[in-house]
Amino acid sequence: MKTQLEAIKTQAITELENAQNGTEIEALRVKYLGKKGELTAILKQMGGLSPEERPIMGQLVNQAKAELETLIAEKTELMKKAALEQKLKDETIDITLPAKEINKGKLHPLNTVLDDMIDIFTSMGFDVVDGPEVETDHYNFECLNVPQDHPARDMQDTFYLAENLLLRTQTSAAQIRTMENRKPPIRVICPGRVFRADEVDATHSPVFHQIEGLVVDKGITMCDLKGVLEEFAHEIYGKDTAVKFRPSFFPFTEPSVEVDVTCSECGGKGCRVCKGSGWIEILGAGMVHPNVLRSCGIDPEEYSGFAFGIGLDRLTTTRYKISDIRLLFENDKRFLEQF
Ligand code: 2NM
Repeated sequence: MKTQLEAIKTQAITELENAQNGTEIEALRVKYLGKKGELTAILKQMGGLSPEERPIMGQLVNQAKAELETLIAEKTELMKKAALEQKLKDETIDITLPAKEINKGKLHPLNTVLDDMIDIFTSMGFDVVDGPEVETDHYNFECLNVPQDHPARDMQDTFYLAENLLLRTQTSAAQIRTMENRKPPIRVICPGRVFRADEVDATHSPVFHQIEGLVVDKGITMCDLKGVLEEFAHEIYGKDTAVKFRPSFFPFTEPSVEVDVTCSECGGKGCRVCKGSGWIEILGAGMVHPNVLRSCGIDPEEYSGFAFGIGLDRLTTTRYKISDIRLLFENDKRFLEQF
């Protein structure tokens, strides 16, 4: 029986040495140490031994079992280590390879132009403020000296949400709030979306973008208005661009002007873009009407101011020679990727 045990042990060790993987090792464990394994079988034969031999043989078998268990554990550990090393070797990353380019996305052309405008005005000392897109009749019209019967109040031009609630038709409401909340000197610009019930075509959209500006202080004159707006036009269109101030009318300013610049398409000779005039209109402006100042609690005898409104969409379409304003709102990636 002892020789039989030795033979099984030697056999087991040889087979273990030749085992190639975890599955083979497990098979060996079952073959020798399992319930129906060869070493277990020997233990079962011990009934035939004398009482003196039994404990000795039992001890030997148990020793052999323990030895084999240790060997199996060691071998298993070794194979795991080898497998890990192989895996690390196979998965080595070549960090010298050039990286795949990440698609970073781009600014919408409206945002690029807006950022430029914000830079220009903040460098002249303006703060940026904003306000809600849903406004009351009071802030959108009343405070701006737009009388009850003014055509701009017409349902055709304004999206009304309720009796006194509407989508703002200009960003001035934010400036009215600024005048209510701050003491002069005030220098703010207010960029944002505005809404008018316009028919959609290549140059009109019911949603568009404005930047309105406001300056209020003691002794502000038309000269300040001209200086700031000329500086703005030169920053946007270049120092060689001529700037022209034409008399106009807005209910919230008196006097009011519209500002034209040399047509950048033809240089002033006259073309399709400027309809032969050589000029492009870029903004409206004026000296803030005393009624507007008064409605915000500012004494027009003590303070004066100027305000202006610039359409961002047209500035963007002319800068990038975009033929149709609707392209700015469709979010077609093929269009947006070009900027
Ligand atoms: C324009 C033209 C002229 C304007 C007026 C005001 C306010 F709030 F001060 F009264 N904000 N913006 C204004 C003046 C806007 O847009 C073409």
